Amino acid sequence: MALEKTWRWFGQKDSVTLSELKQIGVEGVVTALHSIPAGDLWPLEEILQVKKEIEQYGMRWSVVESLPVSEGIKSCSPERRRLIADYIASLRNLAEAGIDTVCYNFMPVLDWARTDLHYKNKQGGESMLFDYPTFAAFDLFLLKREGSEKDYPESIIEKAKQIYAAFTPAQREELAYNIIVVTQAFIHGVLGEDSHNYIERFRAYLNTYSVINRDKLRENLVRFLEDVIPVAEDVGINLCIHPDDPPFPLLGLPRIASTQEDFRWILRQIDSPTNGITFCTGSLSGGSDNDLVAMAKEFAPRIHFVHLRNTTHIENRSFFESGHLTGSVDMFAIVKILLEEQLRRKKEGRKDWRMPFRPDHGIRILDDFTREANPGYPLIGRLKGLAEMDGLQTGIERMLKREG
Ligand code: DNO
Repeated sequence: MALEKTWRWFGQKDSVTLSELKQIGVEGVVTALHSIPAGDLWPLEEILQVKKEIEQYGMRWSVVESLPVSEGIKSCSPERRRLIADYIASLRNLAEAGIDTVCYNFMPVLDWARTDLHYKNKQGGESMLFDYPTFAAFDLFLLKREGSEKDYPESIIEKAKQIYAAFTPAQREELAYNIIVVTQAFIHGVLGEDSHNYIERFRAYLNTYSVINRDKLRENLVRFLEDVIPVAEDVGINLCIHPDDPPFPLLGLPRIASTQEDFRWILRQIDSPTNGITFCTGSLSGGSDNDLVAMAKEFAPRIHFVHLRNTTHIENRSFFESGHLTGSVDMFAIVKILLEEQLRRKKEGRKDWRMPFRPDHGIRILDDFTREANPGYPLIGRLKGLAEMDGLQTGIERMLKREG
């Protein structure tokens, strides 16, 4: 049986084509209407068009990643009412097109953060690094965020000073540009592809949250869930929140989807199977205190979508993205829990037994150096991850069968 093999595809702009995905054995595609700005309605015709393209190759549109929750909903701005109405209308359109799983996140301003997009590993491949002191240098000396010095211990500030001093002006610019624009633009980042005056505009977004603490953000998430979950239930869509990446506070922004306790809290607020989780082993493992095996066990029935990848911790909250099977994640234990959950769903007759997974961020290797890709999304590196996760599942399934 195995978890449904899916792949993140960025639409016609993607350098990997749907026919190539078919060749590598992908069963389902994970995509979004990337040309529509966050917050705008997704028209049924455009959804149907993408769906048709995918189905022409004998695959299905397994998951929407993401139907973006715009800043106006996260911060509860005066525009919220319209934004929620559009979100609901988009959900209804997706359901009408037969799509059953929608991923979203509730991270303010920044969707994910890395400090080096070309981190060389010992074998000559390239992955991504989150270096905490370098991130602090960005916050303290490039953004010059008010009060930022209170957020870091003295030892990190000292390191940040040294890093910043050693950077050339071009390196400083690249750091800010990578964090604010490059890693965000292709996934509906707040500034979109418009990089004009980006530091100033980014600061303005951060400012919105000066009056929103963790409790307030939680309250805004609950309001969102109260509005959308009943609709999703009604139309048969499972919603799944993506964890914070990395799963600890950044830039003074509140974080509410980082730990086991956070997810327990979120699932409890609306105790419906529709209110679920995207289990992203890469994001969650960025927090060295997170026990991913315990989380997979506890949340299994509410996991609607799985991102499999790995991280290796350095120190001080720093980590790099390592191969899918190498790193801090006990991939065997987690995949086993997920496969057992799948068997249970089958037995119970649940219609969401497919449990789509995708190999998340891959390491750039071989021909990846000659093919355009968004940061984290090289073809060969992810294909290697897909093959590894496939092999692991074959082994575990054989083992489970033998155990009866
Ligand atoms: C980065 C991705 C995230 C993720 C969103 C989901 O590579 O994992 O951008 O898609 O946070 O809403």
